[in-house]
Amino acid sequence: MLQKFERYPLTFGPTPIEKLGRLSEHLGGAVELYAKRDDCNSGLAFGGNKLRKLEYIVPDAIASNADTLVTIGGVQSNHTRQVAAVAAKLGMKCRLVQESWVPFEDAVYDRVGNILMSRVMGAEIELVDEGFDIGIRESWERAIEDVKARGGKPYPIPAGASVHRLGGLGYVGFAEEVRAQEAELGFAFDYIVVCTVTGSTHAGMLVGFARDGRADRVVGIDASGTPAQTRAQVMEIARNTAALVELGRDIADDDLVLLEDYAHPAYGVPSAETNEAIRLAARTEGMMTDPVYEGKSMQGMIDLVRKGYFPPGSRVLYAHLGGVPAINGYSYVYRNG
Ligand code: 5PA
Repeated sequence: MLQKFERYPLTFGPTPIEKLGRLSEHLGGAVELYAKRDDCNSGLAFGGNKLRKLEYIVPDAIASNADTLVTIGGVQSNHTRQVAAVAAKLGMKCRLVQESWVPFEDAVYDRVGNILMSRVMGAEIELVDEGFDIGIRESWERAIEDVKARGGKPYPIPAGASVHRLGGLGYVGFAEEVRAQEAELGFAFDYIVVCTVTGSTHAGMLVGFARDGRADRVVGIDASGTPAQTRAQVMEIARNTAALVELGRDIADDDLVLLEDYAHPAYGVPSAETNEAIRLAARTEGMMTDPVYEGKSMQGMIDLVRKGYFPPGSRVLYAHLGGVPAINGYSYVYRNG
């Protein structure tokens, strides 16, 4: 599906799929849980899902003769950290707008984890006191204009590399990669669990798994807390991406499964259930997840297993999309483990 698109390699290659045997047993053993480790996909500053997307965006950035990548996220954004790493690797400059998307409590929230690494990698960071919004932001548009005013040539990348013409392609590739791995494993997954916020990860999977009729087996766990906007953005990206790859069929509204029960109390704020899920995955599998994204999709998957959402015998693939560096901004929450 992706042969006609140029790809600039930023990752190690196909990511491993591993069985979460102890977690599956702990939850009763009726459902087999697996994880696809996109959190370990690259040597670029701890990797993560944005690098898969950026592999299809970077050729366009290079062709545009840009000298500065400009993007946006929250203070502990994983996306901005990955863009900073890519800029360093390409020899470009990086301009980051980091907004106050999370009402944070840790004294060092704006010093550690992702933002620390972005600073060390040489990104120019502007902290902007605006609240959470996955849409196009004025602060980002101002930063793009500012780079131009200073004589630079910006390449704009929207939040999460999502609402970009090529933003959905990376996770179409994820689906193709899973299919190839399933051929080797000798079975196919019944469900894929994914954390959804700005939408192109889920949208790419919808298109990629639509090819073998599994679009509605992608279970999106909303972590935005603004699910109507996220739902609309996923559908828009999925439809555009389906046209781009010439899928040959439409993505229907009921292909999109987005569960809204796990984002509480707010974007970037873990609930007691999120923390229980983070600890359980850590203590049964040694697999770390973060309080903003993957901890919430882990919470969702665990709850769905407990509720019997997945029929006995199901094989469920948890897409681990990265994000662990942000946990450093939550040191108070985990001071006792
Ligand atoms: C992010 C996003 P989408 O934004 O493609 O829906 O992906 C959600 C997601 N898991 C899931 C991790 C670890 C993520 O980092 N992060 C954003 C960021 O700024 O880091 C785009 C919001």
